[in-house]
Amino acid sequence: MMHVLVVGAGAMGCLLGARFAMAGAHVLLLDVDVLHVEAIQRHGLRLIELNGDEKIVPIEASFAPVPSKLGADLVLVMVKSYATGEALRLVHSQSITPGTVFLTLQNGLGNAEKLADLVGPERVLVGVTAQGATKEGPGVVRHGGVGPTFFGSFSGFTPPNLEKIVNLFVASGLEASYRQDIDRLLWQKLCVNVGINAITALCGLTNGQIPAMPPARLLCEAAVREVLRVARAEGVRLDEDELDHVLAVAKATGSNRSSMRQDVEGRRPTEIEAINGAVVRYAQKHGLSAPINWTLTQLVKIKEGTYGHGTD
Ligand code: KPL
Repeated sequence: MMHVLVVGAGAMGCLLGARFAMAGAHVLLLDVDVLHVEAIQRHGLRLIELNGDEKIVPIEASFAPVPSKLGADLVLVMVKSYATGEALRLVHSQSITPGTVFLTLQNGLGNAEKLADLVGPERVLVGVTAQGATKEGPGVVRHGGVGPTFFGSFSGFTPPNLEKIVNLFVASGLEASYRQDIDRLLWQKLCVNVGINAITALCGLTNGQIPAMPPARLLCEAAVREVLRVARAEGVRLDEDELDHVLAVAKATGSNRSSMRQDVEGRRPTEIEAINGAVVRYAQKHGLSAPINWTLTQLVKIKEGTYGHGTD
């Protein structure tokens, strides 16, 4: 039996954890949201399927630290990008074995690097998922959309348990595969988050309003063009089709409030540094500038700075 520790039981962590548990894995969800964890401990996780059917999935959940000697085969890292270090400190060292693999499916760039510093590059997998989910309240998660999950090694090493991990996703009814070109897929996902998240957060738009409103669309395209230039300098091959892809994702997720908009509206820190901020840092690395992403980054930071100050 696979032992899986999900660090960060937000919408996606719960969705994947629930699916793995339903496929027979032993899953432990770890989160800092006391109400959410207590609801799962008391009643199980309520999962609302795509067709509206509801299931109660009995699943272990804990705040922290993780009970020792879990012996995890897989640690799924799903916390917000800025919280990785803090979250992993809550994972008891005895839960980790020499074979434990850490898979990050977080937004933005820099997550695998942070994980590799903490646990060693040879056991890190990095990936992207097109699955969609929303947390509707404590202990309640709605599956919002299906799509493939891709992952690859961070460092060129082939981590242990790779086949078991792919098989777990597939046995859980989740399309997943191991990819050699994971860097390109990460930058493609970055284009989507760069083009949608900050603009929707700053302007209070749904994703679908970006392609529908010409000024929002122009700003989105300008931000994504900067990513394409920086990616080229970094040796990652992306082409102009990415612009159409970003607008297509915005349309397909039209009624969504992006994760960054939800964070800003909930007055929580955002992932701006791992998304638009990362574009600025990679641009600087190559002697380029990325003024649109720099401006979006500063505006979101100003917004974060207003929390609790009664200025909005
Ligand atoms: O990943 C997303 C996010 O909100 O972070 C998108 C694809 C933009 C969907 O809302």
